[in-house]
Amino acid sequence: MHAWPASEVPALPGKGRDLRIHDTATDGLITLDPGPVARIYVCGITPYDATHMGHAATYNAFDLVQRVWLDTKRQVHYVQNVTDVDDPLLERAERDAIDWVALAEKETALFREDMTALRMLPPRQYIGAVEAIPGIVPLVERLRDSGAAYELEGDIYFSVESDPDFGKVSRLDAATMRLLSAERGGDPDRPGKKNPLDPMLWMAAREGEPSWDGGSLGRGRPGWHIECVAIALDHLGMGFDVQGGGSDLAFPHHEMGASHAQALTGEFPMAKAYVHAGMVALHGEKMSKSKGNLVFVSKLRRDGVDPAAIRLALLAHHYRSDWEWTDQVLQDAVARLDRWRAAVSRPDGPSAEALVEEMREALANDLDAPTALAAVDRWVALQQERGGTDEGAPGVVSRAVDALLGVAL
Ligand code: 5CA
Ligand code: ZN
Repeated sequence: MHAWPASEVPALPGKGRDLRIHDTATDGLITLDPGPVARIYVCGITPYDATHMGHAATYNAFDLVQRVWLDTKRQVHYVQNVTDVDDPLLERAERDAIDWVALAEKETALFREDMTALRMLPPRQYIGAVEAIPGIVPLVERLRDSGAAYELEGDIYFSVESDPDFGKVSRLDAATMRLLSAERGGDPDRPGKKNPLDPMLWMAAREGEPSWDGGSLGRGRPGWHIECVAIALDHLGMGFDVQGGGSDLAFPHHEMGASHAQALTGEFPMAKAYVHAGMVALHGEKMSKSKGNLVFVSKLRRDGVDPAAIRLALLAHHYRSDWEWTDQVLQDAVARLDRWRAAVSRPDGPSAEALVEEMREALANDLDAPTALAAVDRWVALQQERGGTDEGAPGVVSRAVDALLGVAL
């Protein structure tokens, strides 16, 4: 499917630093050394409701990854999926008595608009689960034929025990894995499974639900994890640089994805770094479509909030921390945007060379956006207090904020 338009990324003088980022699989910071083309896969939305601040915060984190890489003069190959068929989507369509295809199309279109407004760089390939089915079926067949998967009443399950590296992405104990599996789309209590954690690769057609030709698998629809593996391997290949998503994807989604890929290729890990963003909460609880405690990007836009202020509100929090969305967070961002815009509109200011380096340093250090914002704040305050004579500086600041933070002043 089509993605959304790319906003221009201004080139900055000099060159950025290599990205050091937290990898969940090793629970440490690693310095990535991508080739001339850095490769990143970011898990996309399940389009049954509008983009909320939690989604936006997660996509903001991975947008920063790309901006750091672009600043090192690399190209970026970015792939994202849309889980346009899955239980929650079908359940919502049923609840609201609407066609599931129409629901997915509507919410995906709104997501594109939100991403465009927030100046998130678009993926080179934006692939729906449904359009990926022809690539998924042969992978499931291969897993079954090699003994890494088995059939249960027509459904095909992946056997986690076939992967010697199972557990290495999320590093959780068995009880936690079981709990999270039940919470996040798994079915640990289904009788007949070899291991309660085994995830479904292919679900045989159910009465009243959509299904597709699965060749030797029979009619059905794909499981969630194999969807992302098929799309990632098809477009990026094994050993790409970053797989990203919110922290709720570490288990089971990214763990199972790494396992599927291990069973298919004999290699681990599928991604050099597993990068996870913290959860955004509202009123003390994780913002989630299923709970309905949501602040939507599109609603704020309709209310006249500048998308650049929304973006600054996201950037004010470190991507790995869990944080709470409040009106104050937005008000602070609006005030900061006003201050910054006034500053870059003045004819001159203090030199901005050191500021650009501070921003680069902060972002290359595990995407420390709050420190980058504080550096800009300091330049703005200095300009106001003492002025400056560098006529090029406001332009440099404006371009650096745009290129590195995705905020157009
Ligand atoms: N389609 C799958 C991924 S393949 C999925 O998880 N879709 S989603 O719509 O539920 O979430 C999209 C992304 O937003 C995921 O990376 C998820 O971890 C992230 N996300 C969801 N809720 C929050 C939240 N409250 N805070 C931060 N990120 C969130
Ligand atoms: Zn995914």
